[in-house]
Amino acid sequence: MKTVYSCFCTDVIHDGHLNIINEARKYGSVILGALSDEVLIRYNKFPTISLDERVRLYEEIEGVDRVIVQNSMMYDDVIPVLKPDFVVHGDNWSRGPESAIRGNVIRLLSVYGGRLIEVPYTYNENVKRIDQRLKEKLSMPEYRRKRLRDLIKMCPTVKTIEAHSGLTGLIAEKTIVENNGKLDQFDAMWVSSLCDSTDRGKPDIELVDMSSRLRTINDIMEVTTKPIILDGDTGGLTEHFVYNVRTLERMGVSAVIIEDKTGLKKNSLFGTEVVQTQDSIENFSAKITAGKKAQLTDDFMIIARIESLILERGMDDALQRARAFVKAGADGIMIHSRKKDPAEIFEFCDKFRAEDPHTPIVVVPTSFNSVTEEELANHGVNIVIYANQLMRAAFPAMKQAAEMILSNHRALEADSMLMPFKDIITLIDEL
Ligand code: SPV
Ligand code: MG
Repeated sequence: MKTVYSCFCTDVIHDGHLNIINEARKYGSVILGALSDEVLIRYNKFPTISLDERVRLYEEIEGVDRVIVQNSMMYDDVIPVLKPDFVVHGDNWSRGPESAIRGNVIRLLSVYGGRLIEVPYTYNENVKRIDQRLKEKLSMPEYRRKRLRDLIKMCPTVKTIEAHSGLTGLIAEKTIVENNGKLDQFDAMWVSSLCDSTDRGKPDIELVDMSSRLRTINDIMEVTTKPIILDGDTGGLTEHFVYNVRTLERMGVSAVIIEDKTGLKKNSLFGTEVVQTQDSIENFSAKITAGKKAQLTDDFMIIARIESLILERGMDDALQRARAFVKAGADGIMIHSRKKDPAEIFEFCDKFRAEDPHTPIVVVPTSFNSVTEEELANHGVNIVIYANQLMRAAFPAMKQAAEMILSNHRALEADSMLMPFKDIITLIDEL
């Protein structure tokens, strides 16, 4: 009996999957792969049921003889071991980043003369409805909110990119690249106070009020499913913070990061060039504890951001604060730095990790941007936030287009640097 291998990355079986299995069984005994959770999230197919449940679901499909778990996106762990006579896959992977996986399968099969069978991809009303329903489920508050905690457990680093509008949210949601035979994408979104303010032409001094920030979050949530981390500035008055925790939690935000500053907040990247006052350990700890008491679910996270290195108060102060804030109930620590060299971030992380192996660490490598996610993970960092790069990419491009139109009294010269609108709107889902 010949063997046929196929691999699914789905929580729901639809006509398209049944069609693949029906084709596959014509060629021999069918072994079906279930992608592990860690691999699924790199596809933005965040699991809504467990791996065990997926295996059981696949085992129940008529025509499937055996189900195995595939632990990598490429088929290197499976094809050389199983040596199936055939691999069956939908034909929708020949373009875009997924074509790297196709190339990998073809190479592995060619080693021993296996064959790839491609089945026309089924996209009918039923499949569309199921896709839509899965997406809806992921965007609901109860799913979205807990996804950050799940990601921290599953990923070496939760890659987080700034979003300040529906459109930047869509970029965070949908950008996917193939790099060295691996697909990659962002895991979460950061709603930055700096970018949310700048997008409104306002300074980053807690001037944009919470109602406006909530509107930005809502715009992003309307069109995305990935978890959201809110830059909550200082958290404001404790008496207000507790209400905001409830609101954010109900909306499905996963975490708020509040910084240990008080009075008129200025952006950290100004450091000691402007007057900035750090809050006392007692006050800030009380704010964290009050926030934790106010929240209703176990999903939501309050992360304490420590400004001691920004304000040049020293490593010991930063570590003392980290200890106190964790004791006050913080679900994570964000340590910030303005230095180009990541040495002080590494030192903080190593010392904190030696005392506390589990509390998640968050960093924002804007100044120390030569550091890689892998290096940060090796020092115990769990969440890496690219806090302002999308806004900084858009601004010079918009300014240059405006200058070109003014200089030439027409738009023709600017056209070569502009994306056709029909390409931009491919990002936008139609119902
Ligand atoms: C933000 O993005 O608004 C931040 C990070 O708070 S930073 O600008 O580096 O202070
Ligand atoms: Mg900020």
